[in-house]
Amino acid sequence: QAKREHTRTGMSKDAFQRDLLDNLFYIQGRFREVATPHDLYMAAAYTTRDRLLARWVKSAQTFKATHARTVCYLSAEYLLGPHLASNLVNLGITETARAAAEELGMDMDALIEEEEEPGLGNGGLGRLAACFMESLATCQIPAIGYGIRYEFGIFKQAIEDGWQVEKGDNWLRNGNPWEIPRPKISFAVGFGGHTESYRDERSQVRLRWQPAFEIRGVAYDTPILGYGSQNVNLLRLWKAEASESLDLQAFNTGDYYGAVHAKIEAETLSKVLYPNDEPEAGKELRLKQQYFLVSCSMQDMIRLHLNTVGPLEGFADKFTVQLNDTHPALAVAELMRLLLDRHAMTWEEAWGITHKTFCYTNHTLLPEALETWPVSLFERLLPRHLEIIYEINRRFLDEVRMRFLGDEARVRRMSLIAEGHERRVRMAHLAVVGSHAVNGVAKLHSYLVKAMLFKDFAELWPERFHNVTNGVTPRRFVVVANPRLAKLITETCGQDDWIRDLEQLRALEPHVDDAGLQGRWQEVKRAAKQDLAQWMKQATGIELDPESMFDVQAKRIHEYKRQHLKVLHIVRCYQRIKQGQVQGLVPRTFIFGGKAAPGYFMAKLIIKLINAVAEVVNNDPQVNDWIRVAFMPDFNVKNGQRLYPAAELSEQISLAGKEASGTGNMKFSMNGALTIGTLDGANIEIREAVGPENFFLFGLTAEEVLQRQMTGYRPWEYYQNDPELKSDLDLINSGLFSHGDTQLFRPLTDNLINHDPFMVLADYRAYLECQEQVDRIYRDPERWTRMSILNVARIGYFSSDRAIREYAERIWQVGPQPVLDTE
Ligand code: DL6
Repeated sequence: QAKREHTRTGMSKDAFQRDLLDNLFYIQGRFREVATPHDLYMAAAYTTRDRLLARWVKSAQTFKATHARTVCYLSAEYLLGPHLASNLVNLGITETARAAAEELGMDMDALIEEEEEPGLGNGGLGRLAACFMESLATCQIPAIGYGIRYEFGIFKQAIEDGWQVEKGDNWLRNGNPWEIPRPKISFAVGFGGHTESYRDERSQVRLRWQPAFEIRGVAYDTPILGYGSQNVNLLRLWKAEASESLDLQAFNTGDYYGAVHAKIEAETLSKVLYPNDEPEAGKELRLKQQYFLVSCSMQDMIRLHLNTVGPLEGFADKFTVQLNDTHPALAVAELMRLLLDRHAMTWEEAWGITHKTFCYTNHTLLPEALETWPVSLFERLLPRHLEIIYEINRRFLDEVRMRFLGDEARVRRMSLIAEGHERRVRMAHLAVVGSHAVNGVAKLHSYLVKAMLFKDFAELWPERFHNVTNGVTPRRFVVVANPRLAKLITETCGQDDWIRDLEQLRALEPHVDDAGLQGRWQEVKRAAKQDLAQWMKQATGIELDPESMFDVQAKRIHEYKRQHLKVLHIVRCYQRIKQGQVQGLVPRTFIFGGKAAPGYFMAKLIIKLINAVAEVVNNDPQVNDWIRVAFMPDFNVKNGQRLYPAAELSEQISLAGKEASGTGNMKFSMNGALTIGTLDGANIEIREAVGPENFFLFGLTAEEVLQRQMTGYRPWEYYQNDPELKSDLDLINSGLFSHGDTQLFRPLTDNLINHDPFMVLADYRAYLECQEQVDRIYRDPERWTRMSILNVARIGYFSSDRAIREYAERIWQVGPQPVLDTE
């Protein structure tokens, strides 16, 4: 019998069971007999959240008492994934909750399936933020994640007639049991208007901003629990609402509809997450979102500081703020504004604090993803910030001129303002100048950031540049996603400490040749493949053969990631099978997953091509004993968790120098897939860690890519000189995959033959040869399994816990602050 004092916090099965029924009745307002699966999920979620909240309060008390330095992670995106299963794992009560539910006739897995995923991010950058939040709590580092509570997250992807169709993601429709609204924590955010000078009480001339209108940001908090610790951190997301003054004004003049309209307009600000890779037109709302995020967050930090520490001189000792790419870079100007205009500091005082506060992570070298905003837009929306940016720039360029006398070309390159036919603010330059630490996300990427993207800056401030290679959380991506593998690892290692300290996976290594382990390893993989096959059949109607090799490429669809190179490989296999050249071929199932930005025509055409090839391949009995192709619709965190455990081959085939890091590469490898990849992003480090003999390498190096670009790359020569390549591209153009339409895929094939910006044709032959080597090794299951075990045993470095510890030591100068279990 659970004791009363254990209500809402008790960790026993009985306590969980009793609270689940309580929550079903008192929060969800249902009794057992009429409860839907969704009601049951909600009750389970509240019951789990209850167990987080006591820890959260204790964490807040501890951090307040110890004056702990706090990391504030500023990110426009958090791709969180479902909470229930991962919170149960981190609380250590998965089995308890499962047993409690079972006794009530409920299936915990079915409840977990009910959860709608908060898709508040586009891809890698947003998912990294979510892994980092979980690892910060696990490493017991006090942290607040600040973001936007988008009402619509990343679109849901359906596939209709082979094409991607976007559907709205109304993820809050059925309520969100994980968040706690904080209506009292709310801030006014201004836009437009003008700046003016005035005399303060000491007769000093000062500047201030009189915005034309204001909206309010209201905090919604989600507790983030660390694994096996009492530490709970806070994810604080801002929702936009009409400001009260605005409502009142309209009512006073009798304009009821005007007031309602103003409310609706204000709320559009946090309505929808912007897809990346979109053309820039009409993105004013995006800049407003960015300012909204940083203004609410910086005001909140100042409020916290004044409440807990006092005067703001020590602000940078209390908070260290990480800018997740340039989306929140405006925070530099906003903190300056708040310190100068509201807190009456001098420029030198304010800049000293600002510069000590911020750090910036770059996540991409692609020029189209480097944000700039028209000066005219700033003048209209954020006039005071533009003045501050000009002043930062003036002082900064003076420093450049002093250091590099007479080098005006350098001054122009480094300026925060790009001068062209339209003057633009360079957000990346603002982030670098305003931060004391700048990092890339894998060794190669960080090198290229220093050597190319920010070369001038690295010459000026070499000590400012760092590398922190990305990582992912093994709790979600192994323990939750792949419980069979987690169990096998724990049994083999004799303990489960690896979940907290992933380097301990090395304990698998001495067992690598153990036939018993190999057999069980293969069974675990086979079971995951069967699960995926079952899901896929239900979701798409496509039958996968679990006896074949599961060869997976899952990530955003982008030309630089080269899903079309994979398609060329499939077309080659198809032709070989049709011509009876099957010797050495291994039966394979090619699985793709990923979303294309709604406005990215070429990416959408690649999805259509994949599905077009799938239709022909899967319906040709001569071929489909050998190969099948499936496109998993709506690849997101939840669906990813189905893919990683089932994959045997992980495709990481971007053009060298283009993928900043990649994190999918780590998730696949952690689940025992072998990687076929280029020397790009974190692939390089993964290959070093798992051993070159356990990695399938092909393709040009980043240096060779640059050389080719300089000496002139001529893709048509590959087309003309390689008969198989020619025949694969010609087959696509023949209409075979497009019901006779010979034009459908022309934009893609013509682009490859004539321009090929991502050198697909240059890497085609090496890729095919490498795939032959994959086939050869796959035919030797013992060897393959050995390589798979070694991949897992040596992947410990790629835990996000390690990445967070590196940030903590090298960039943030913060340490753990354990919250004690005082119960
Ligand atoms: O750092 C996380 C992730 C990297 O692993 C990927 O390589 C990189 O493409 C991705 N970048 C983005 C968008 N970048 N911006 N801006 O998601 O970041």
